[in-house]
Amino acid sequence: MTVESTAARTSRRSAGSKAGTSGTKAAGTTGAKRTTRTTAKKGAGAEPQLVQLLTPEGKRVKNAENAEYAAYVADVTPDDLRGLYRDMVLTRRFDAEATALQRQGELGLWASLLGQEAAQIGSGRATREDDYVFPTYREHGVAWCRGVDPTNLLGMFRGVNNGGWDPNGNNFHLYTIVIGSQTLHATGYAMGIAKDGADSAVIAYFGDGASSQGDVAEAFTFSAVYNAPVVFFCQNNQWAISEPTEKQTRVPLYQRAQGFGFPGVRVDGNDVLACLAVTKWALERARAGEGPTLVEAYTYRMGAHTTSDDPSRYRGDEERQAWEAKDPILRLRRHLEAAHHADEGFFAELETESEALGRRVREAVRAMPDPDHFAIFENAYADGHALVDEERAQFAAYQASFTDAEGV
Ligand SMILES: Cc1ncc(C[n+]2csc(CCOP(=O)(O)OP(=O)(O)O)c2C)c(N)n1
Ligand SMILES: [Mg+2]
Repeated sequence: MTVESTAARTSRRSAGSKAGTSGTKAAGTTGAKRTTRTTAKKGAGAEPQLVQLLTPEGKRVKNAENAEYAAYVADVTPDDLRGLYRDMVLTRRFDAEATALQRQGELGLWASLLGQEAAQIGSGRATREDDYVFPTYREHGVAWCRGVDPTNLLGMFRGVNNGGWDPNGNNFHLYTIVIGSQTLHATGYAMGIAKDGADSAVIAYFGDGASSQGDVAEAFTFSAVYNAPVVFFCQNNQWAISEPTEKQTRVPLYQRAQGFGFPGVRVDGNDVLACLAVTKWALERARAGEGPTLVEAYTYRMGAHTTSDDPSRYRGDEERQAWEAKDPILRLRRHLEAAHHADEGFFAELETESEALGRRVREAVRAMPDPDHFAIFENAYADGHALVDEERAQFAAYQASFTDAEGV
């Protein structure tokens, strides 16, 4: 069976009878109530139709439905599995350190990826060096896979630079805060490399909330019509700040692709192996000239939207507890232990490495030099601008007023 026919079959299967019981959460609005009679209840019992290769208990799933995807990870060795585990543990440790640094006043803001490690490490490790990645502001795990030093991710959140890394150094674009706009950048880039005749692919990350943006619909249209080599990787973490996914869509998000004319697949976003397999499949389609794919990684944002958010104002603890049972790191650990692929020494060594990473990140952040106060005016326009000149002068006067007050 060719990849193309697999895609077509997946797409048909996804849109089939089981899809009605998946995805959308228990109806919270009148409109949703009318249409979601078959919608599964919210919580641990509501298993959506998705590609899964590793259960929450760490057991390998082998069945006819996922066999085609499983083939993409058939060559994964115990060493590779330990590597994926290490990636997830170190990413979570880095993320926890960044959250602590914000709480201690060292960062202005932090967007935690807690709970989304498998979606990011699985998809990130599926990319090839010459592929190009367009992230949002939460893709710290993907950055890790691309070889961006984690300390470089923190400058923008400390307010000392406008990005912190050279996008072309690792084919990893700067973080994009304008929701959904990077899907258009990715589509344009993909159209460009296709014209160049490159056999690489592009992957754009975005969230469930971003799926409502016009930019994303435009990116879907253009990429489909121009058969662009791009993978749209949607991390459905169930929330867009305080808005649940049912406020974004009446159908499971992966089904949106069908209307644009390309395949969409929902994968267990807490299963690193499934995310690796499905993303490899989608990137291979892109490289083979078969156009875009939408991957919906069904996962959960375990923490706050950012450190400025308080999720207890809009969601209950039970929901989080249900997802804790599906923790991406725990399930791979269970698998490694059951298969005797890792011993106590491995886990202990990783713990030491994690702590060293935490220390390194903390020291690097504290050592970041403050930028020149006037640098921001230099980066607004290439050739200067009268309004910017005026604002620079105003700011200079403001600064000088402090000097006068202190009599220095
Ligand atoms: C165009 C635009 N509108 C609104 C915002 C404010 N905003 C920042 S994050 C966010 C929610 C995004 O949710 P989602 O796409 O699900 O991504 P997640 O934060 O869950 O990873 C919004 C509305 C923005 N940054 N850009
Ligand atoms: Mg979201």
